[in-house]
Amino acid sequence: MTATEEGPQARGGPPAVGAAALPTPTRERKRAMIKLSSRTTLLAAAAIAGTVLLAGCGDETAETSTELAITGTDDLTFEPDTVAVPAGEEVTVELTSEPSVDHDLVVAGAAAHGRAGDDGHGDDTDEHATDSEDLHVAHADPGQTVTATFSIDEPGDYELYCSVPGHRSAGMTGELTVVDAGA
Ligand SMILES: [Cu+2]
Repeated sequence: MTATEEGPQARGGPPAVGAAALPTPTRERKRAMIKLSSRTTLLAAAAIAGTVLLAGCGDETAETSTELAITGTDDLTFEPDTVAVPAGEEVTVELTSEPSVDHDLVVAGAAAHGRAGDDGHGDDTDEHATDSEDLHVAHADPGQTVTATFSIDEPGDYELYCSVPGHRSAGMTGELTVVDAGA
């Protein structure tokens, strides 16, 4: 019975160390690697989802800037139609009208909260009647690009619109977010 006794000792003894101690860490490492890689995959997926979400949000929340370039299109839209500026800072806006129609840029309800410089139009007469509560910023003839300035002190969301007759009702509006610089 030495064989049977030696057997387990010779085979079971040392191999037991090898079989129990070696494969187990390897298996665990493998499992850990699988866990890690699946976590990496999850993270990658989350990152992609985040990018997609951010990209999706990008259309709605504009980056704050003191330099805006807005085009009034022949289709009676603003491009971009969503912009953001810091509160209380002078903003320079380049307004371009596409070749067929003239456009202007008015910030609804902002007259009491801000001021606008020359509208860039050359002659200083506002051609289109705007509500006195609204801030007339810029006016560009067809095919013209004008540079104007304005600033708004009160943070909030303001509606942009074009006051050329018929344009606002045709949907020529946008959104201006005035962001508290301290926030
Ligand atoms: Cu217009």
